[in-house]
Amino acid sequence: IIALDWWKTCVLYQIYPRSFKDSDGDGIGDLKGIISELEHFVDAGVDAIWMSPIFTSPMVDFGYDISDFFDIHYEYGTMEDFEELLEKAHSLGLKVLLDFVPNHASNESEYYIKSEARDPFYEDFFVWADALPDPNNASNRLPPSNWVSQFGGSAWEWNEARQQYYLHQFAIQQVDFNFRNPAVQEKMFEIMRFWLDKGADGFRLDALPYLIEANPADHEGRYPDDPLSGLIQFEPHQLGYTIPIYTKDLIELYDIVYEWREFIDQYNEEHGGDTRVIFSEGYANVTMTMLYYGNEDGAIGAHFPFNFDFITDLNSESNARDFVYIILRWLTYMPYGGIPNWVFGNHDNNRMPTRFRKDMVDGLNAINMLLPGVAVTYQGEEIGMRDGYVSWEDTVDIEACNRGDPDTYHLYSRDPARTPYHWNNSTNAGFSTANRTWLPVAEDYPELNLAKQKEDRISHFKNYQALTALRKEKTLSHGEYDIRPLSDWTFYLVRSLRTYDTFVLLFNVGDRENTVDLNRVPHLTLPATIYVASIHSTREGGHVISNSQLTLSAGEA
Ligand code: TEU
Repeated sequence: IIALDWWKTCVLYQIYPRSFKDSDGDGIGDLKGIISELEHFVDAGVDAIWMSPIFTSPMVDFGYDISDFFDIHYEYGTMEDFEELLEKAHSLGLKVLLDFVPNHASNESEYYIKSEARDPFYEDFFVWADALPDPNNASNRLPPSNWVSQFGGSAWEWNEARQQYYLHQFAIQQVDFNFRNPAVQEKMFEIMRFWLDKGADGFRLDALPYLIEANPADHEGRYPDDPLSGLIQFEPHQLGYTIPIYTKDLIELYDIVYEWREFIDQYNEEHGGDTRVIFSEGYANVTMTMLYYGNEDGAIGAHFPFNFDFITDLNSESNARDFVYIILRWLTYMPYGGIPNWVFGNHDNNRMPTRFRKDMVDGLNAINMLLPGVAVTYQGEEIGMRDGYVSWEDTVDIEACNRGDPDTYHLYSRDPARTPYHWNNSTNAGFSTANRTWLPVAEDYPELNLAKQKEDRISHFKNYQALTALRKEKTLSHGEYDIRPLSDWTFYLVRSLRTYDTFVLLFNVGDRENTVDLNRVPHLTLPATIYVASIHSTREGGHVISNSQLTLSAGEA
């Protein structure tokens, strides 16, 4: 059995650089901080890291508003720091992926400033459009369409200098590139090549569903209004109740992704070495999501699109049948030969133990690691970090600030999933020596931190290590899978490969104890040895099960 290419079976860890490790005491994480903790990934059994954006940015959306795509943000460090990070990571056998944000640029970027000034090369770099006349008031102007921003309000912003509106599907300061202009795609290649030449192993591609919008040429010369949502009572022209059919998931966007794949394949061919990859980000229905892998005409896209189904379709109420159904849905819709991946959290969503239950952490990390394909971990999941509390006064996420007020901000805020990493029980959880960190450190750190979990005999981290180590088994990298409910609240996942060892995951996702009949689990012969069990389990590694009736406590795996 030959080993698969690295990216097909890797454990991929998302670093949120602002909250990982602060080396200079300004309360903000940085590259030197990451460099000082690279051993953590080796220790945890992680193979590859991807970092949320580290490029020059006014930080309106914490790096997703890039003003210089070719430089490192000063709070995070310098280009030399980045080069050192790459070199040290590579010497430890770690791959390093960057976050690539092709949908928009900061309004402080050179491109935008030149576009605003109608510099001929940059004039059409962004989506500019004339105002519509207001039929009821000749001295008033209206935006080109009723499109709304993901962060609230109109997606069109008036620009005095150009006397036109520009499109921004996120913050006003995040100006949407015009991908109908081939020069924009050329610029994207230039940016990618720059970072690949430095030695980056690939990219996470941000916000792809928004890359391209309806073309006025197809709609009598104007931007068509999105239909109003029939689900909500609305006032005519009221913003926020539209269905984004002209701004999201447009079929033309996939061709852009397929071109990126061609570009990266060609780069790989020309430069040799380990495969550089692209992983795409986008929330869409399963059919549209699968098109990022490629299409049936033979076009190839991302190495994989991130699978957000555990985030969008499952929660603490989900039963075993929901889990099995959602897992099989991805595997069923995925094109032949595709590599699956499993994501439990990221910097945009509540943390895994908060969306599910605290008692499910080990079981969820276990499914992540035992399913075929790539296991993705968001910073902190290896120790079971939960959402931090962030008061309205401390709230900095633009989405919460724009859409929320003191009573509602928590419904929108992404800050709770972004609070600093818990290294140990010292000040600021060992994240920073600052008096004030950019987001408050969550209050549970004295009890929930990496140092403690390394010392405890049984811990989330030790389970995580055992699971990542287990992935070296041929059964897990190459084996078949069989997954089925045993009852409303329990299910099994069997991984088997001919004469190699068989691995069975049993998971009680319910909030009370449930008994399973092991005779119903194919390939399982008793006695069987427990490899790893949830930290609150009455059984632990090495324990032998010989009785076919097995009672699992709430959340136990
Ligand atoms: O998110 C893209 C995205 O699909 C958003 O709808 C996201 O789910 C939403 O903001 C969550 O509330 C990416 C990044 O992950 C996010 O942090 C950025 O704010 C966004 O792109 C714009 O770059």
